[in-house]
Amino acid sequence: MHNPNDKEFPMDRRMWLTTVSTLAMLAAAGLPPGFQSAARAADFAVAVRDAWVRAPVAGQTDAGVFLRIVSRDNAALVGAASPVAAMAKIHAMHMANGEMTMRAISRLPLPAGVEVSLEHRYHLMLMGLKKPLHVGDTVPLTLLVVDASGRRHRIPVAATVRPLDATEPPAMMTMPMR
Ligand SMILES: [Cu+2]
Repeated sequence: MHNPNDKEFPMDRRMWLTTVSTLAMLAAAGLPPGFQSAARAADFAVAVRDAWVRAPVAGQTDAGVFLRIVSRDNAALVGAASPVAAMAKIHAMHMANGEMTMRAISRLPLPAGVEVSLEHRYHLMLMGLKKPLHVGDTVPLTLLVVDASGRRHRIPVAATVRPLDATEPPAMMTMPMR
């Protein structure tokens, strides 16, 4: 995860404050504005926004998935799945011999109240796509989050396929799932 004070994400502090107030209202019916997906129970609340899939290079069977996620309480992202892919992995970028590479990790901590970016250093990777993905398609995903007491929660997310050269999440692209 990145530090909320990270200069790379100057908006984070404001978004974090917004997110905290949003999470405080999660008990209310419906989905808070700006959030695409949320899962909650009396003692569990996670919200996801700006989820999108980068359209793969023609002929490629892998595709990156990018999103932001916040948990009200300490938790961890431990997996993902999608019906359009044989498997989905949590990836982390790292430097090896002067080159940026990525590897699968089994657990990404979600510190309480901190919005964690899976848009650069961390991301999801769909592997073994079962069909071509086209720009504008909606890809269903399920995120697997484990809470501090070890219980697993499944969080449904709808990710929109964006062009291969897309690098930023679309402004205000939300897809309420009520
Ligand atoms: Cu990757």
